[in-house]
Amino acid sequence: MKDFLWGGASASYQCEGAWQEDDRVESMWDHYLHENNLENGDVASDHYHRFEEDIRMMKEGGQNAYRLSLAWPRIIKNREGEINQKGISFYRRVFETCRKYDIEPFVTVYHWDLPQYLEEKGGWLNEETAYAYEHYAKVCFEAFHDLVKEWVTFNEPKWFVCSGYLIGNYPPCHKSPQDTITAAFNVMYASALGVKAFREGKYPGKIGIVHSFTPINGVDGTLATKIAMRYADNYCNNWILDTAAKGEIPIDLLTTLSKKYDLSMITEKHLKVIKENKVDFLGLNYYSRALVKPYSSGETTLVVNNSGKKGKGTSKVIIKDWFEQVYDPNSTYTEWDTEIYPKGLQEGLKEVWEKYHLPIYITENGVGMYEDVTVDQVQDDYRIEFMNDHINAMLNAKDDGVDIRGYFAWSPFDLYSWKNGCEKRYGLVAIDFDHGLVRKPKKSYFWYKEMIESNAETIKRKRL
Ligand code: BGP
Repeated sequence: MKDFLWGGASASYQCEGAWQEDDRVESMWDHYLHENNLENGDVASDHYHRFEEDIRMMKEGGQNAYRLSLAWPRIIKNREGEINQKGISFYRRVFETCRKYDIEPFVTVYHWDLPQYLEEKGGWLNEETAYAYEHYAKVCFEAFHDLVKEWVTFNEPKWFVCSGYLIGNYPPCHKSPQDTITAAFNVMYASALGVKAFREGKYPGKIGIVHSFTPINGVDGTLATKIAMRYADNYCNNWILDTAAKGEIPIDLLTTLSKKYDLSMITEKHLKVIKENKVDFLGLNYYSRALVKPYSSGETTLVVNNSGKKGKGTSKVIIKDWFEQVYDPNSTYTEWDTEIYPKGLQEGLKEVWEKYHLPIYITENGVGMYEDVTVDQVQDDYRIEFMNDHINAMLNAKDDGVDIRGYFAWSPFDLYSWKNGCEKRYGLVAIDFDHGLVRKPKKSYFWYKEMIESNAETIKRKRL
């Protein structure tokens, strides 16, 4: 496991706080959460002021890498593209701290915090946002290339595009298949423009994309189920991975969509940029798989459980004429209806490797729980079991020849979990948001340290 990255992952909006400091402008998330009076990330983990402590704790916890994202609203002031030097110096201090502690920074350019000034001009529905992203990405490469070698264009296009434009539970809260297609295309085009800027600038290091990976299983082996699985795979995975890794949007997906929707924004010029600017590696965030059966009846239904109460906001996915997601009554689910299924990671990694033959990082993996953090130490044995079983799954895939280069726990410390607020906790370090944001390592923090220091020898291994 020489040179393997063992780290933790966070995102700017979810941990930094300091939302108005050093001339940071409003993001679409600030705007939406304030307007609707919802729990927000104004303070979050206050990482903006406490990053040194957080990075030091990662180092003391045996970790050698930190995946984090840059906040566009801290770096680019306005639609004219003016640079905020205070934002640049903040991130330079963060990366210098990483270097001081021998922590490899693994940097996501965009993790969902679009400046509100761009949202007001149509956000991801407007192709201009892709060019604004290209400018922003160039500014980042130029400003940080001496300190950062591992870059990611986007975090989870599937998740923020479908949540924002189809399901409607994330800003800008649209529920329109046409808008979803337009936004999805503009994001994948922007990602390719980011890769292009990186190559043209001849910056050192590598650039990839991070995907919310959902391996697909079918309920049986019939042809109808296999067709449903292909639809589900196109919806969940292929439009990101094929486009970023092969430079090709799946043709059967385009054919199906073209029968009902306007695809005229996809021109030869765009396809050329996508084809010529493929990524160097894939980052996979793994939380769960999808078990699917053929579509039977009913309208498209997409319900996400943001309630944290099993059976209340019970998740449901039906895409009319395509597929239906089903729940396995014998499996285990969290309070947010996420199935715990490590085998999906083992099998999924092999599939992705066979399809793309690119190096892979597990860029997020973790379990969200309610926890009492007023105790001296959170006894999160469930998280230890979860991480053990998923790292075991990853090692099995590695043994089978998959080129896996790193694993990042989501998250190194507690942070704000979007629509779920701060009480859905993922951290290895507890943060008491109500009492001075004090940091206290959980039991899992020490388990992770020992596991890394043993070179993963302490993982309880089994084939899945
Ligand atoms: C991923 C995102 C993260 C993070 C994580 C957990 O989709 O990249 O930003 O939040 O999932 O999800 P949630 O916070 O919704 O439970």
